[in-house]
Amino acid sequence: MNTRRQFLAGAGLLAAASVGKVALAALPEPVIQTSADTQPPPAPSTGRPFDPVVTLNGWSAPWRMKDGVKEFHLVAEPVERELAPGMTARLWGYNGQSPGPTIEVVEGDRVRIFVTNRLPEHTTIHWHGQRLPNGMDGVGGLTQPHIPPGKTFAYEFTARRPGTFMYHPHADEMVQMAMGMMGFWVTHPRARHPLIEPVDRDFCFLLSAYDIEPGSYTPKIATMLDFNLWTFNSRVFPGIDSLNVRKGDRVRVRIGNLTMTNHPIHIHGHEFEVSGTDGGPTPKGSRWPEVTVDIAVGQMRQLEFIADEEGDWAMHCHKSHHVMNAMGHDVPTMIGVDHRGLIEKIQKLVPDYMLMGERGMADMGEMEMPLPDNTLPMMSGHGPFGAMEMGGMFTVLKVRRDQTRGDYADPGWFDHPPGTVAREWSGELAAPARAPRSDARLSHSRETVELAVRKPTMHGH
Ligand SMILES: [Cu+2]
Repeated sequence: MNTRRQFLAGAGLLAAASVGKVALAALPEPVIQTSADTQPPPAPSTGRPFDPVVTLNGWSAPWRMKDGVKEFHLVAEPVERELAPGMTARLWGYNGQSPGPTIEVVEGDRVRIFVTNRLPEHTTIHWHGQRLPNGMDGVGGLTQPHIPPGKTFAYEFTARRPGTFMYHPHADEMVQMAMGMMGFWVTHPRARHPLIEPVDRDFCFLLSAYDIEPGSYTPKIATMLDFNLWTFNSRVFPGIDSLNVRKGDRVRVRIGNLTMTNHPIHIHGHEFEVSGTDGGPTPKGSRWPEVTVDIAVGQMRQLEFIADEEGDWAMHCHKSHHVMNAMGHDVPTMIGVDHRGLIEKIQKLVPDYMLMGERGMADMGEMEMPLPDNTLPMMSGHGPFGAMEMGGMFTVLKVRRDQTRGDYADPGWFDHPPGTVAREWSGELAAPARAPRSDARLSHSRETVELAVRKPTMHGH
């Protein structure tokens, strides 16, 4: 739901605006987003027409036309972002959410973006991948003075080439990006472009990561690698909306990576091509079929495919630690360890000791473990067949024959045709063939083995 909040400023703010050349009759009213749900794509009401994108668990910024210039207003501010039902993070973002709204313009548009700083420290915005005058590039100290708290700056340039871009601060970056300051920018082609196909569904989202201790709300900003919340657009599974499409749709998914590590994004059931990068549309001769694409830090990859297989297809980062929420990877490996008698002994020393992982970790997906407030289970989500044992960067591509054109609503779980679901075998079963075992591999000595047991801690990730 969009709520228009009158921006408290008026004359004082205008006087503080720092780019004198810009016509500052009045600032466009910033639109503040209060919901983390995917907003249906807005039809452009003014300016050149385009086919809008759908920002997963996000929205697109409204604009106004002023003397032929498309004007946007971004407000950098502290926000509360629901990462999934049950957990809210105190982040920094734009216009009420992290990430900020997607900015959509058309190739050749003259664009003016007002940026108001409501953070406790200075900021800037860098327009990643854009061709623009050097002084509009947003690198604090290098190409412009920083935007002090309480001030509004204006950026103005012509969107020269069509493509998919990102925006983020280039000021105290470690803190401001760890806190969630980022957004998407799409420049649509002005006319039919030889390398940009019209598509039926056009999704976009950013990859971001946070380190939030179980029970707390604010990311630890000094973390470099050991994040515990891996997100699509600052949401984790099961809080990430599904990508709902009609069977036969040509689907485009634009994914930008603003985390500190690479993410191999994998789509089940279909092959896609990389039709563009943040450098622009890729030449046709450079496209080949893939089912996983690695998206490096600071890269955007644009995937395209025909959704011609009905079903609920997983779409996720292929790093298994990135499809878990907090607590996933400081747990000791206990698989195959015989704990009989041990638990009672440990519990004499550590009364609340709990055994985890003797048979693997799947039990964690079913168990309702006591969790600190504002903390998500490590593995969660329930599907039509039980616990999904996922978290983090995981969602579902839902392909349906009867999804109407332009309808982005969740159609529910797939109704599998009879006889097409893997099931328990009840017929004859031949003994499985096994490779012959060599004696050498069996000759382990049977010496005493020392076993160190550690109480799993809530403070790990
Ligand atoms: Cu990943």
